[in-house]
Parts: sequence; structure tokens; C-alpha cells
Amino acid sequence: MKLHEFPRYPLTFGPSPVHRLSRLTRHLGGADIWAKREDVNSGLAYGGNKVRKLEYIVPDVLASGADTLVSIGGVQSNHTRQVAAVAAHLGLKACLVQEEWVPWDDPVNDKVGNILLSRMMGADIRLDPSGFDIGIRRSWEDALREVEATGGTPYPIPAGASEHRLGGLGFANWAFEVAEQEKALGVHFDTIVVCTVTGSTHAGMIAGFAALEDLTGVRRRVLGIDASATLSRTTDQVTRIARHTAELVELGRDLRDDEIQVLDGWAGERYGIPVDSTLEAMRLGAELEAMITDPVYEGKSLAGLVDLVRGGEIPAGSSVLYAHLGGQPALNAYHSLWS
Ligand code: 5PA
Repeated sequence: MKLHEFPRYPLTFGPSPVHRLSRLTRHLGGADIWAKREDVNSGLAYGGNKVRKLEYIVPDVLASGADTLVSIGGVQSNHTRQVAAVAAHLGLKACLVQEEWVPWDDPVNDKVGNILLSRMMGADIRLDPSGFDIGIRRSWEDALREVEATGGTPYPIPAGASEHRLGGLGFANWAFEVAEQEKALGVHFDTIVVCTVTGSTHAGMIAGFAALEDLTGVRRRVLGIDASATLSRTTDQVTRIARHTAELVELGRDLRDDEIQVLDGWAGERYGIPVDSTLEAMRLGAELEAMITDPVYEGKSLAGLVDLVRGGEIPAGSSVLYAHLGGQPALNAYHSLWS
């Protein structure tokens, strides 16, 4: 099936906004910097990148007859909050396993931000002491079995909706959305910068931009900035999902190695823990553009963009598009960074 033939259940406002970051561009004095804003893509509990992925998964949920979405993430997972939002919107239940992915011992960590919103939306939340791992987890499989044992019909959504057959489609389509917006704005983005952890956002973009390249002959770089701090696992997962998604949309060729680039250098030592470059990027985004980023994901990918523009790896003369994937609710648990 071609990408446009896959059913898509609307959960977003439509194409997410694209705008120029002129003060950040001037401050760094190199490439022209723009942002595409998944953080304001939907009215469902602040939206974010998972809402866009879920647009391609919901038709399968509805066809399955399930009554409970079962998913997993860290205590401050944005993904599980978006699953809770989509469940509420559809009149389904959400069962969320929330593990201790981040050793962040702020006393409000499991009370504010994403987890608060998920509770408000009626999700059944199971806190679990296991640590960070982007793979398939026993706690999640247990939750699936429990929902079944209590008479429910579960629908499994893995971490970040990434290891789902359809998980890459949302961001494959994002590439085509960008191409339309470029025409309207009279700009061409030769480089895309995106945060990557469980992989299907970046992987979907890779498949989508590959299909676009085959139509237009125009090559661009899609640079994933690792925020997992488990680089090889994330790179493997991005590669696997990109290849799978390319096959699903009948790309008709193998992806080249240069199409799959996960960059190291901004994740710090641990997933979820900001480092100096994260805090500097968060500050620049906020002070120069009022563009708010979080310390787990977007602060790290913005730090990558800042360094790549500063160092000229993204040269002056380039136009770079920063994919803002959301994530701000977690900031509440990180109030101590600014107080
Ligand atoms: C997340 C993911 P991928 O997981 O698709 O690589 O996306 C990375 C990413 N930015 C980037 C934000 C704001 C994100 O929330 N979040 C996860 C979560 O549980 O919230 C899946 C890890």
C-alpha cells in the first residue's frame, strides 16, 4: 500500500505550524533556523509526536474491538499521556505502566506534569520500579494479561508506539506535509533535526523523506539526535523501523546508510538527566524565541542543533528545520533547574 492509502483517524488540528526562529538564527549567526511544532499539533491534552503516530494506529484499534489501550513509559512519559488523551477522546480506557526510567528524585515527580494529566483523564496507572529500557517489557505484558483476566479487551501500544507495525507512518507522512509547507512558504529545508529515543519518529521521517526524494530527486539530511544515552539500541531500533516502514509504504529500494544518521553527543550520561548543553539550549529557546523545551528530549535535540549550526556542520546558507516534538508538561517535575 502507498502511504496515502493507509487509513488515518484525525486527532490533530491539521498540518502542524512551521515558522522561522529569527532571533535564534541571528544569535548563532549561521544557517537559517525554522521549527515545525508538534507541541501544538492537537487539542488533545497538549498534543505531541505520539498523537500524530496514533492517527495511523487508531483505525486498527477500532477495527480490533478493543476497549482498553495498554501502554508503557517512564513516570513522566509524554507518550502515555497522549495514549490516555486519545483513549479519553475515543471513549476507551487506558491502562498505563509507568516505570522509573529516570533517577530524578524530586518529590513531585510522580505527581505533576504528564502523570497528573493522565490521572485527570481517567487512566489506570501502574507505577513500576523498573529502570530505563526501550525494548518490550514484562511489566507491559503483565498489564496486557491483567486487562484480559478482568474481562477487558486490551490493545497493545509499545513504548513510544514505536515497535508497532504502523508506528512509523505518522512521521513518514510528516515529510510530505513539510514538502507542501515548503511550497507555500517558498523555502527549502536541506536539513531536518529531530530528537530520537524509541525511534519511530525519526524512522518514519527517514522513510517519508526517502519516498519524497525518489519523487523529486532532492536529497536532504534527516539528523536524529540521540536522547536515550543508549545509542546503539536506539540506532538499531531506528534502522529497523525505518526499513520496515519503507517496505510498508512500498519504497521499492533499500535505504542507504547515509539516510540513517543517529548522532551522539547531547544525551549526556543518562536518559532524562539534562547536562550543560541541554540547559543552555533550553535557555536559548526560551529567552530568544519563547520556544519552551524540556530537559529529557527537546532540550537535548535543540542542543544538537545549536552546536551543529555553531560549528558549521549545518553550514551558513542551509535552511534547517527543527522538529519540536512536544514534551513540555514534564517541566513541572524539573522546576528545580530554574529555582
Ligand atoms: C519523545 C518520546 P521517539 O520515541 O519516537 O524516538 O521520540 C522521541 C521523543 N520528544 C522526542 C518527545 C517530547 C518525546 O516525548 N517519548 C517517549 C515517552 O514515553 O514519552 C517514548 C519515549
